[in-house]
Amino acid sequence: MAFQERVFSGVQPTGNLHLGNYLGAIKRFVELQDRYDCLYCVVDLHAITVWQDPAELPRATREVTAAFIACGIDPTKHIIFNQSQVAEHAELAWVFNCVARLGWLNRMTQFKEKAGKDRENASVGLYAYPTLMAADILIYRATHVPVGEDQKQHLELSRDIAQKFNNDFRHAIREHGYGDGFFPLPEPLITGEATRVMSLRDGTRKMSKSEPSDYSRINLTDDADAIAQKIRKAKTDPEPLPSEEAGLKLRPEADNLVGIYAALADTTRAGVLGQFGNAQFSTFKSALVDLSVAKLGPIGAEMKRLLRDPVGIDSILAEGSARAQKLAGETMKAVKDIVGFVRS
Ligand code: AQP
Repeated sequence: MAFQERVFSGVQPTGNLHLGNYLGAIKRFVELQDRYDCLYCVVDLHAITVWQDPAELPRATREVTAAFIACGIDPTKHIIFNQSQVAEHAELAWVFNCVARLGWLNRMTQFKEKAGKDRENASVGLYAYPTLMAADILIYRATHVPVGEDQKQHLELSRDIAQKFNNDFRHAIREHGYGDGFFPLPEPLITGEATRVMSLRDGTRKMSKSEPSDYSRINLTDDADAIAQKIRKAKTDPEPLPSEEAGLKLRPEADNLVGIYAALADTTRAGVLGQFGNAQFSTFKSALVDLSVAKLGPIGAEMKRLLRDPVGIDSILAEGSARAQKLAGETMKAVKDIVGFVRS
């Protein structure tokens, strides 16, 4: 069955939005809006899988919304909303909890990393996170999902859930006129030079919101001085930059900084090395500071401007949620028919 092409993706309001979120996800969201109908979601239900201070969560939700808009997503053409305002996400997630297998969830590396050694004490929500993520995507029958590299495994699970649902309910799906499959198998879009931006302090660890050292990441709201300081202090090695990409292979910090430059400048690692091959890090870092400030400065300033009007942001979320809910409601009705729930 051919599905209407549609993009869905989400960002958690867990504070410290960083350059990895921007280059791996939000920048790609912006690029896709000319080609697809898009839904971009502030996934607050996901955020509470680990403790969030209720006094802080609204601010973090508005910050992600402001980042979407400041980066260039148009909320009049596409849908920007927060997950908890569309109850169908959680409703479909329950159905998917009954479709997904324990063995599938047991393989999820993000749960293992986040739960750590104290697994018995992790929330049930953290464990079931991937079935909710599958519901987020499939409640809109989305066909394409732009994400960073770290979400690849969850996307594969979403495809497995869609496939198993289509297979388990194939007779009912056909009976209700949906042909050979009700859900599309969503495709991950993991492209570009910065699908996994690494910490500025350790090129082997992902740049992350929860890393205690603020020097490990560039936050989208950092001012020019903070950006410059963080890049100047970023870990490097003693060698000059190589002139060929192969020379980055065993140099994670160099590879990371070159990847960041390439993604910000919309070029490739090879292109960056064509310009900076054999240069010392001091020269390259100065150029990276200038580029980062030029690209991120206006985004941070616009975010701050938008955040001065929380009522305006909330009304964008309310309007987007109402539009999303219409689509989600249609899917949920069909799912209820397919599964065999009586509805009035
Ligand atoms: N370092 C990264 N490089 C590239 N893409 C990244 N993404 C996250 N980190 C990087 C992508 O950003 C989108 C939103 O991700 P999220 O909301 O799940 O955020 P997170 O930063 O991974 O957040 P956590 O789980 O709150 O924080 P940590 O990692 O600190 O525990 C996704 O598309 C993601 O791939």
